[in-house]
Amino acid sequence: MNSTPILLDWPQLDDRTEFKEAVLAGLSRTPRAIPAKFLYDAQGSALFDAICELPEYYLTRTEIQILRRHSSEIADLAGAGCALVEFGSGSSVKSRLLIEALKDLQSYVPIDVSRDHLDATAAQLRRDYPWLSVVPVGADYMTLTALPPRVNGAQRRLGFFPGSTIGNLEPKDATEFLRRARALLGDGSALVLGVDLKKDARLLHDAYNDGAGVTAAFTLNLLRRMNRELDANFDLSGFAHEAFYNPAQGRIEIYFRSLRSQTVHVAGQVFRFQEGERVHTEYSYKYDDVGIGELARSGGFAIEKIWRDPVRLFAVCFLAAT
Ligand code: AVJ
Repeated sequence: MNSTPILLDWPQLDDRTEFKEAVLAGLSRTPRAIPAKFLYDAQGSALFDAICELPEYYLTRTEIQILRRHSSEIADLAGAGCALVEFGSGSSVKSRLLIEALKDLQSYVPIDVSRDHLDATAAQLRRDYPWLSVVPVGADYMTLTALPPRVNGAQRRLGFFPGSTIGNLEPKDATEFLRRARALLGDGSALVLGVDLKKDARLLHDAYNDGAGVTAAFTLNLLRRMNRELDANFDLSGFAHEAFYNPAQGRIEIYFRSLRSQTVHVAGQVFRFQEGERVHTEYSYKYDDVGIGELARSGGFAIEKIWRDPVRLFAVCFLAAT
C-alpha cells in the first residue's frame, strides 16, 4: 500500500505562528505557562528519545515490557480485523509490538502533528510490513473529528495511546480526550492506554531529575527553541529546570525558573522575570486504580483488563467503549 499522508484538520496557522502566539500569550498570563506540546520540535523529540533510555526514567521500558508480555492477550481481546489508530505516534517501537501481535490487522493509522516524523515512520513501516496498509493522518488528535473512510470499514477500531501521555493532560482534558477518542473510534471500539501509577515520591522525583541532566536539557530546549524561532534572547545560564512531585494533586510539575531578575526579548516583546519566578511547561499526572476507573467511565469507556508492572508501577489498560 502506498497511500500518501492524508491531511485532515490541518491547522490554519503555520507552526511558527502558532508557537509564537502560544508563547506570547503564555508569558503574558499569571502564572506563566507554555503548553507542553511545544517541547517537541526536532531537538526536543530527540531529547525525549534520550530520556526514554535513562536509568531513572522507568516508564518507557516498563511499558514495552508489559506490551511484550501481554501482546497475544491484547490481540485476543481486540479480535481479528481491527484498524489500529495511534494517538501521537512517536518512535513506533510500541506500535510494532501490537502490529505484530494483532490478527488480520486491516490498517495502521498513526495520527501526529509532525508531518516529517509521520512520513518517515510510514515509509519505514511499509518497508518492514509490506502487507500492512499504513494510513497516516497529519492532525492534532485533540481536534481531529473524522478518520479516513477506509478505516471505518474495519471490524473494529482499536485506539492506542501509550507512554502515559494522558498524564500530560489535566483531568478535565484527559476526560475530553477520551470522549473525543470514543467518538472518533466509534461504537464497539476499544482503547489500549498506558498509564503511569502513583508510587514512592523519590522514584518519581528521580525520573524527572536525572543525574545526566537530559530532562533539564529537554525543558531548557524550549528556551533554545524560542531563541531559534522567535528571535528571543534567553540566556540559558540564567534559567534552570525544576521538577517535583505534588502529592496533593498526584502529579509531577515541571517549570523553568529564572535564577536572577532579568529581561528577555521574545518576538519583539519585552518580558521581565523576577528572581525565582517560574514558567510552567508540563504536568505528568500519576493515577491509581480508582482514578483510572473514574477516568475511563468519564470518557465513555469501561475497563476490560489492566496489566501492571508491580515493581515499577506502570499500567497498560484495555478499555472498551460503552
Ligand atoms: C511523554 C508526557 C509521558 O510525563 O513522563 C518526561 C514527558 N517530560 N520527562 C512524562 C516527560 C519530562 C512524559 N510524557
